[in-house]
Amino acid sequence: MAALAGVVSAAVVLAVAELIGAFFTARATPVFALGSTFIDFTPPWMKDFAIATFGTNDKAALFVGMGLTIALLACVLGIVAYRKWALGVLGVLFMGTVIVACVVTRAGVGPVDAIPSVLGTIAGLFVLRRLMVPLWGLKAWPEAPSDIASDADSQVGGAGTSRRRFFATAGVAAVAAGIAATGGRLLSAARNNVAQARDALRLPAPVKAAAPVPAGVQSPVPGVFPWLTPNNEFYRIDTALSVPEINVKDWSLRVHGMVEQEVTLTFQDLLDADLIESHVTLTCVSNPVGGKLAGNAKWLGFPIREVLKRAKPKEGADMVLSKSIDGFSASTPLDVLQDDRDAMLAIGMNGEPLPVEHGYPVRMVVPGLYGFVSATKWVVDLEVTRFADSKAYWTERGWSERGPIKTMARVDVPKSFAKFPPGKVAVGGTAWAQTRGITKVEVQIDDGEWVEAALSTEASTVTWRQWSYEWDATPGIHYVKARATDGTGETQTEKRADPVPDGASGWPSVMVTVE
Ligand SMILES: Nc1nc2c(c(=O)[nH]1)N[C@H]1C(S)=C(S)[C@@H](COP(=O)(O)O)O[C@H]1N2
Ligand SMILES: [Mo]
Repeated sequence: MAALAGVVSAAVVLAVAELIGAFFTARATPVFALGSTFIDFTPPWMKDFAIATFGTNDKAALFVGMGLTIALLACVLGIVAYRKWALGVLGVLFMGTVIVACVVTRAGVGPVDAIPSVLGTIAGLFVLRRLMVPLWGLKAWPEAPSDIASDADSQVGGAGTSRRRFFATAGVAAVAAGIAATGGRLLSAARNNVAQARDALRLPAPVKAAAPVPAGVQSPVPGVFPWLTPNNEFYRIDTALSVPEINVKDWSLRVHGMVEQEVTLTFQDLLDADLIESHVTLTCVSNPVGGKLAGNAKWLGFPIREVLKRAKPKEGADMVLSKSIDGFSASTPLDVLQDDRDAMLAIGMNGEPLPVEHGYPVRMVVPGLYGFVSATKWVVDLEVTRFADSKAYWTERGWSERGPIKTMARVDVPKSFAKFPPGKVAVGGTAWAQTRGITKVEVQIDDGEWVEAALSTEASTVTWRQWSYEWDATPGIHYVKARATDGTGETQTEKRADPVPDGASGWPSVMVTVE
């Protein structure tokens, strides 16, 4: 029962903070601040494991893990408080301090944002005390402080009444916590009008439209993923537990550091600028061989080289550190942002304003580099600097400071562990080597010869290229492998590498049973 008291009190702490937090920075309630801090301290192997195991459900998994950990800690604290109230109080205050520390150290959060957590902790302590009194009444605990012991003594009734009183209080507190948490979520959703603002936003037409997509980019093999990835199917990877909600009126981008001229852009400046549109395939460095953390979209935006032309980088600068509103940062080589590839500050994705999870209102899109060193979502700051002077978010966590995309083929069809009868089997997939392009894809069955697959039409060197192959399958268990060759003539390496520190490598292999 003491453990239950602890869990109910912890729920009250979080729920009260969630409710009051609706009037403060959305990302600053204990649940999000604790989770975000946990993410920031996640070692690379664990991040890798989480993405490999849970994929884009990694955040749900984090919430479940956090819930279990908090519940366990709360059980312990409840028992401690029952045995030694003063120690329990100290424990709760310690946890409260940890929560406040996590909250106030988030990017874009001020000291006043500690208020919900402080009030939540006080409410939790209050409930814990109300639950302990009937518990102590059940069986006078020798170490209970004298004032509490007499509190307990003063209760008329005996064990039955104390037990009823305990469960009544616990029940009321739990229900109240549920209502407060739900109310808090609804309130903060109602207070933020970002979804409506996004729906109302009309994007201007580009001055330079995307090159028309040639016929035949899609592999004829059914089951190969669409060449153009719909927004709602586009993979999502970021450290944001709750998506930053930015009002376009408040958004601005500051370009500073080693520049002759500091530049500040407003969203209106972007709407008024000469925008371009371009198809670019984004790829995540955490993508395992054969993985799905890649997507292809039509992006609308303003070329970053034009912004840099206005800012005039100084001699010696070799990197741009882009920062998001929530503390993520990426290091992108300066020359990559100045050459003629379409690196842009994107505001549109497949003809719509950026979805909130994909960076609304403005993100970076840089062809040829993994997202962790280039594709900053919710971007608000570009600092022109040097690799020798500044480190980006993932570089500080053991990942590379640079991230050119490795040449990679993927087998989409057949799926791993598929079973089918012998005879003609359609094999197909995609391959990418952004900025170099794909010139060849080969397929190998078991240890047989490498055979060239048929390539679908190439739209550009910065988009993926699909392929297909007809296999005459014989009975047995088989491995279907693929490898791509890029525009420089280099074939993707067989050497297996983990995603850490600069991207996975190796040949994808799909096991199938023909019977
Ligand atoms: N603000 C912010 N931007 C970010 C990230 C992040 O964690 N925070 N992750 C990057 C990584 S690792 C990748 S792969 C891409 C993914 O973009 P997407 O979610 O739109 O697919 O966003 C990049 N931009
Ligand atoms: Mo990524």
